[in-house]
Amino acid sequence: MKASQLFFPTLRELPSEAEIVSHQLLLRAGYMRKTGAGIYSYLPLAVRVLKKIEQIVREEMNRADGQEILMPIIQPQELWEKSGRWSVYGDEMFRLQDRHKRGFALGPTHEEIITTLVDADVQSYRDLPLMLYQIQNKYRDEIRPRFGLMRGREFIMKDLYSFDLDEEGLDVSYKKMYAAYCAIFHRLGLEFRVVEADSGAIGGNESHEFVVLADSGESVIVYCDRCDYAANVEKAECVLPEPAKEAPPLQEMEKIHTPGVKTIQELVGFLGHPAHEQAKTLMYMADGELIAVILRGDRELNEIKLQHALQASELFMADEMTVREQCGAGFGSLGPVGLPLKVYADPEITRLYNFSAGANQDDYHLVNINLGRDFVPEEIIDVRNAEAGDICPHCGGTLQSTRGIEAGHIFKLGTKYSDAMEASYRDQNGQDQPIVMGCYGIGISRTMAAAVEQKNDQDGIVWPLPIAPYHLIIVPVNSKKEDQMEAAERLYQEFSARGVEVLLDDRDERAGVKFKDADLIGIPVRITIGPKSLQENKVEVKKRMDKENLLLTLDEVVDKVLAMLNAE
Ligand code: 9G3
Repeated sequence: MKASQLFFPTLRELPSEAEIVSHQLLLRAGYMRKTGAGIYSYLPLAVRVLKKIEQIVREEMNRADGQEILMPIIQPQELWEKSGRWSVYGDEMFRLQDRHKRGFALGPTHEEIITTLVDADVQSYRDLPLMLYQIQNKYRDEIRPRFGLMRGREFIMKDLYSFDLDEEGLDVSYKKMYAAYCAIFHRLGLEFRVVEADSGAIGGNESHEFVVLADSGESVIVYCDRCDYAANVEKAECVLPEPAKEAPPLQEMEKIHTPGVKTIQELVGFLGHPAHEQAKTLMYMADGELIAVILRGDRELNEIKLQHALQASELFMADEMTVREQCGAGFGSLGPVGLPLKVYADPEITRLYNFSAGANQDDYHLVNINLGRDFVPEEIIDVRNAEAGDICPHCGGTLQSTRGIEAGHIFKLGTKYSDAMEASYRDQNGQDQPIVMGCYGIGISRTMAAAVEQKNDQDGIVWPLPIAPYHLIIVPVNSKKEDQMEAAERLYQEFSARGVEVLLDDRDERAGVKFKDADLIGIPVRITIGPKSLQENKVEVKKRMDKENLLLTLDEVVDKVLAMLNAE
């Protein structure tokens, strides 16, 4: 491809709405443009990257016995009513009607469609196992579409669904997909971690996330420094350490006037007690009932754990009006003592002595609170996010923490959907049995953004070779000079003939502009053809991340660069 023909409108200015580096770079480097909130048009460079990611995914899905299909984006309301999910997803679903006022959704995922499809045509145990997948646009009306492709309202997903006779079969399918996903992220050239995850609202009992490591990522994960345990902080079980010392003498509880003190940090300043010697009190509505949760002042509450522990189908933070009505104080002055509600306590609270918390009276706090003496929790439940320094629940090692982007997610579904959609098969004894399902997703467009998020520097994108839009860019320093263009053309032809994807920057631009663009769009290898070296029949070869040039003769450069590319 000649750069003069390629549509890659690069921008000098930093796009103001782009909050994260992948969003900024994909816009600046001319990979995409915003068409609407959370809706993007992909330009030629992005399409090349997306197709490469898709192709790697496709090859590994096929290798694992997946068969590619294509289901409709437009999904009939009845199918979602049958699964019970038409009413679950509310405004997150794009809904529409046809001319007869029949309801439809733009597909946010395809469990309903595929389960119906398989139910209609799978009769016997002989038809199973079966794995079907597609690569397609998905639609979710996010409240706040952000971070470019990370949280778009339209995005590209690979979704595979497995259908097995029983749990044992599901286990085999799940392991195959787990291995295929590892192969995919490895081939993409990305640093990733597989972590235990919560299967959340989707139901089922085993789930793993494939997290592409990046400091800006939204997923926080912990991993053990001793064994191979890794989980996201929402899922990771928190282990209570052995008590370090004997319980200190209990002090008399005391109420203290703390005017204007609302936050844990303010209380730290006021009382001089560190955050881990205080309790914070959070108020939730769990299936319509106001409840209190207390945990150490320096910890983060995990709503997913809380929802699980309470077995609540609806859980959200209470509003201050409701809280004030029932507790007699507002946020910032709440505590577990004397609350006329169920109080749930994190296990770490059992290790606190003489701690402080709100007094349930505005501008007052209690000090020297002790569990058992001053309040009795309804239940002790693990509700905090895991953190670096925690104890590994598998081996007792120490957990480390890092951040990343969830790019893949696999779930064991069991029979949730096959029961609801009545998808069954006839077993060897002529008995009807529900099909046992799994589902496995990779965000294709999100993976492209995650790759940029992980691989970039101050000059632009640094694509791993397997997903780079072009392997090589040839830059004649002055496109008006015939000898430079001639050498460039010759190399362009030779590389192309040997299967290298080459971009030839034949634009009438200053060399500096061409170099900047080559770095910005992230091409892994650059060949520069300048007047001085060309006199000696030589060209300069530079890898995107290297500082040093390599001077090679026109005769040797093709073989040497091919070897270089093959070694990547
Ligand atoms: C919806 C809406 C949003 C959703 C869902 C349904 C997330 C929904 C979970 C999944 C699970 C798996 C197949 C590929 C792998 C992941 N957000 N989920 O079911 F109606 Cl509006 O999509 N699906």
